[in-house]
Amino acid sequence: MPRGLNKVLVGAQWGDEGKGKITDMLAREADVVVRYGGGNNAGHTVVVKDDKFELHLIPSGILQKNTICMIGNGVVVDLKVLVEEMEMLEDRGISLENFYLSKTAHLVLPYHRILDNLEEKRKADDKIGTTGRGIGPAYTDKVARRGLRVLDIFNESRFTEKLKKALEYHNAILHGVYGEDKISVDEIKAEILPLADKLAPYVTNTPYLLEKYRQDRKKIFFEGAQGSLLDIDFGTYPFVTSSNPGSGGVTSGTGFGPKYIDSVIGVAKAYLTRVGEGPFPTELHGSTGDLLRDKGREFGVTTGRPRRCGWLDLPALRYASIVNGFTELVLTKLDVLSGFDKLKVCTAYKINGEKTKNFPADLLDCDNVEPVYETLPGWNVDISGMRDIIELPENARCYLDIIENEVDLPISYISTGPERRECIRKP
Ligand code: 2SA
Ligand code: GDP
Ligand code: MG
Repeated sequence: MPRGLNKVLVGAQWGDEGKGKITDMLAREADVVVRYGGGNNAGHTVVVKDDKFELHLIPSGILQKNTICMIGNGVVVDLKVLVEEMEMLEDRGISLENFYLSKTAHLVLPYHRILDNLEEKRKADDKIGTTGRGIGPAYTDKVARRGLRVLDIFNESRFTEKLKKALEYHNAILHGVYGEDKISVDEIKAEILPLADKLAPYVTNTPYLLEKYRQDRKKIFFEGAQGSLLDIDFGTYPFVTSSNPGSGGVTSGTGFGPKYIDSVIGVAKAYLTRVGEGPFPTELHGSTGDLLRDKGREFGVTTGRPRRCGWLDLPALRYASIVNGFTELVLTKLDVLSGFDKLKVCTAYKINGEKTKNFPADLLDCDNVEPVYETLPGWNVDISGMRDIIELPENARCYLDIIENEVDLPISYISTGPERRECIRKP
């Protein structure tokens, strides 16, 4: 089979790397774009000319005419949010003709959201800093085998039966542990079942559809949400999300065999951000961090929370490359670094006095993690919107070199602004 037909795009850090823009850019070449994990805890911003779209569930490929978009079984779906998003797109003239939703994707139901927030409150200082969208409790129900799935909404008696069982369990917690009012089967039914008619035309058995597209030699693009360091297995556990945003999530989240994946693209920001709690060795607490946040407009799309900012962490990026099998890197927001006199990049850690280039299996288990920095000269030219590598100042090119060398990966694109065309293709 020729190389390059089927690609996976994964956030290489703690999310918000600019995956939405890169997907939108690369999905132009794709025939099919598939979401494989996460839920509406993701937030992708795509700017098309003067229009700004914020998408949480539907793949951003939907903005490309003729691109087929699919939500795979690995995604947890809040149907109300999905229908709102569908209506927003239709109102703005975007067709949903090519949109498909997996029959077996699990539902995020109202009690998941409530439980997510109660659990965070209970944990107080130990909270994860979740997006409060019910993602963790929905995946918990899936693994505990009491989840409801998309196909259940088309069979009222089965929906009712499963919901009764799930609520028996959750009401015991809601009422017994938290002293909250119990939730009735009828109120959930009244909220969810009326959505069935709107959704019916889009729901299908997605693995077969994907297989058909694969056999038709369509180019399939798997769009990651969140980021590799938030992966339940490879991230900074327990400060992670409850899914596998990494490339491993593609096969279980869509039913697409690993042997058909040709490339895995890691998207990394030229510096580093994180929302929510959890370890962040290169975090900047003073004015430099504030400057990065202001210049990079680092506020969450989903919750509006200010993002924590820090210098680029190359051991973490190399780790992400290893656990995802990246074949190339896309670097975003290099323009935000223009104007800094000096830039730092972390090339190793000192852990209890010992230098290592490896990301620890558990950062929280290490008492003393100190980033080892290389300081590089910055550039004063504003590189916003640049589209040719020759335009980049020498110091910006040196910044790219150190990344490629330390991570041992080629950078294929450098993004220099939020818009689609603000991008350099690196030869
Ligand atoms: P959850 O809600 O259970 O998935 O939260 C668990 C952790 O995962 C982090 N997380 C995220 N981090 C960055 N971006 C995310 N999505 C939104 C966006 C963020 C926002 O794309 O803009 O608006 O705040 C995302 N989703 C989950 C979360 O912060 C917890 O650390
Ligand atoms: P995602 O979750 O990975 O898709 O990222 P978000 O959309 O949450 O956050 C990335 C933000 O940076 C969005 O507001 C994008 O419009 C913006 N953005 C993406 N690429 C660039 C870039 O190269 N430069 C600048 N200045 N902004 C960018
Ligand atoms: Mg985001």
